[in-house]
Amino acid sequence: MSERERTFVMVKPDGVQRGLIGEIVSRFEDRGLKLVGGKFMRIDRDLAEEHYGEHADKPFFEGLVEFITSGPVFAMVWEGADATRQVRSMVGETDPAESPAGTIRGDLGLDLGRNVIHASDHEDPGSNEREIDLFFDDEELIDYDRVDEGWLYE
Ligand code: DGI
Repeated sequence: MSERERTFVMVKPDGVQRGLIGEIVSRFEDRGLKLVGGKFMRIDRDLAEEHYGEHADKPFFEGLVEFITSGPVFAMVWEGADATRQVRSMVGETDPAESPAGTIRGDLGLDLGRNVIHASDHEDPGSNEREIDLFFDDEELIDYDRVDEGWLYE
């Protein structure tokens, strides 16, 4: 069985404003992933620039920072087997227009610059832990067993 790990997910300002927090949380809960941290918060410019630092030289960077700081976000940490890869497969492609139906971006979005959700990149090893550390203190993450864990894993 794949190793259990934690991954970082965030409902972006468009998802919050469109009332999609519950829908998105439900998808991960239904899949069997375990919520171990959650924070409704506003991202300031410093945090936005650090979080999206890899895109600092891209033409869309300024718009991206303005968008992600424009309203509250819901930051989360989810835990489960191969969580980063599994969450990304549920999120879809970066561009909602290229995302298959059944994925979060494919079902809930239409535009690249308003793609509803962020999730750590499974192709960038360690990005999950870096992002969790950026948004959460250790004591904000809760260790517990879900009552259905014995039915989720062999
Ligand atoms: O990990 P992802 O969110 O799927 O994608 P990413 O890390 O490559 O890019 C971060 C965000 O930046 C992405 O969710 C939307 C935005 N973005 C990426 N490429 C473009 C873009 N925005 C615009 N306007 N144009 C782009 O080409």
